[in-house]
Amino acid sequence: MSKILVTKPFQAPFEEITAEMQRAWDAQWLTNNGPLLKEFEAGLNAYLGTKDCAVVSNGTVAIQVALQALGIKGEVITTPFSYVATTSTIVWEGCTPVFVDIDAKTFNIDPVQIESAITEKTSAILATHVFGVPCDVEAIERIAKTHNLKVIYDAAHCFGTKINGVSVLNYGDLSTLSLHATKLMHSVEGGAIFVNDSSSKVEGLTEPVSPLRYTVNRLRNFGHFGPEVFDGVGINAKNSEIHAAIGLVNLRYADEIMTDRERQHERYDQGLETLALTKPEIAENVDWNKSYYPVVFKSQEEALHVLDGLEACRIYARRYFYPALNTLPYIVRPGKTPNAATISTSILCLPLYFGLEDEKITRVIEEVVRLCNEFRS
Ligand code: T4K
Repeated sequence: MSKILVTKPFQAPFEEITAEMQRAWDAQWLTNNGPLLKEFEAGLNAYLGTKDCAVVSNGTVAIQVALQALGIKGEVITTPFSYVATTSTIVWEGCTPVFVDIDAKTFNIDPVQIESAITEKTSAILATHVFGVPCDVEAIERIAKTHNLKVIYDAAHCFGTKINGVSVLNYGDLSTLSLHATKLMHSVEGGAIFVNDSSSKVEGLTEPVSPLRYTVNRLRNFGHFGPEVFDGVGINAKNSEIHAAIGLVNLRYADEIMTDRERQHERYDQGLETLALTKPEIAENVDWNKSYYPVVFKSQEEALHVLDGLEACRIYARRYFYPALNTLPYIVRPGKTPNAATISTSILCLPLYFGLEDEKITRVIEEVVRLCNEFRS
């Protein structure tokens, strides 16, 4: 019986990849904000309907640069239900994560709980649109305005998700995307920072950029302002022309990748209906990219029974996202987050990736149904 992994990277035809890489080779320009990277940024903006995207080396460093660019210090209100990078970046930047619970319907940070966690030390909200399902962005914006807080969205999973027809990446002061190989859209390793700064352009620069984009550019390139001048501390968060070449080719397949997710979700939805598992609720005004297939079981025991049983059949679901981030060993202020505790312990993401065959999805469905019924009987 063949293995079914939770995910596999999308692979465009190799000749297309090499043809695009050839351009970088011929130009002998391999990294440092080269022409392919700029094309990739423009391509992302054009496809997503975003204004200003800065490509960086991965989705983790994208959050770090975002925190630095907005001068975030002190306490950052955040979600306990996300990938570890959402929390580790806050700690890495010397800030304190303050966890508030998630909404049991969307699995995203509950805005009602944000307000009561604000103190005089709070400087930002860092929320994840988990599995590409948008947070309550309007409520979060209202709270941020009232309390003068910055908003960063960890939008790692959000390529293609829209609210009222507009990319979710257009929300927050900054939104960050992951372009890691296992993401719906990728450049092998990579990330992007979407800058939502409509203030006037910085004077004296060759390229017209907003003040916030200027800061992001400077931070991702060691703080360089020209070859000999350094405007503050920076880091190397650049991405290469080789990664950009792969990203550019993958972008050509974006529609196909998104449509294929529809097929797979439909099949899972139909096949698993009788089990009445909990799935994230999608608001009517949202076009969800369906980047994952998360299902919450009735209990942790049921989820683990299914996980182990699937593994015995060479089907590898994953506990995305377990453990809840406020239970990480380095967290000093875990707070109380009962919804996150329940969901993180009883959730599984089922296999989902471009080209996953119908027969394999049927095999996963049959095993999940069998194992669940076995556990419940
Ligand atoms: N914020 C959020 C909310 C995130 O989810 C992430 C990353 C980030 C921030 C940070 O973004 P990056 O810095 O990564 O750009 C993976 C990914 O490494 C990580 O990118 C991702 N989220 C996270 C949810 O998942 P693992 O440890 O689960 O992946 P791994 O390597 O075990 O692979 C999963 C499956 O895919 C395996 O069955 C093997 C298969 N696979 C994987 C790779 C890399 C392949 O078949 N081929 C491959 O090349 O973390």
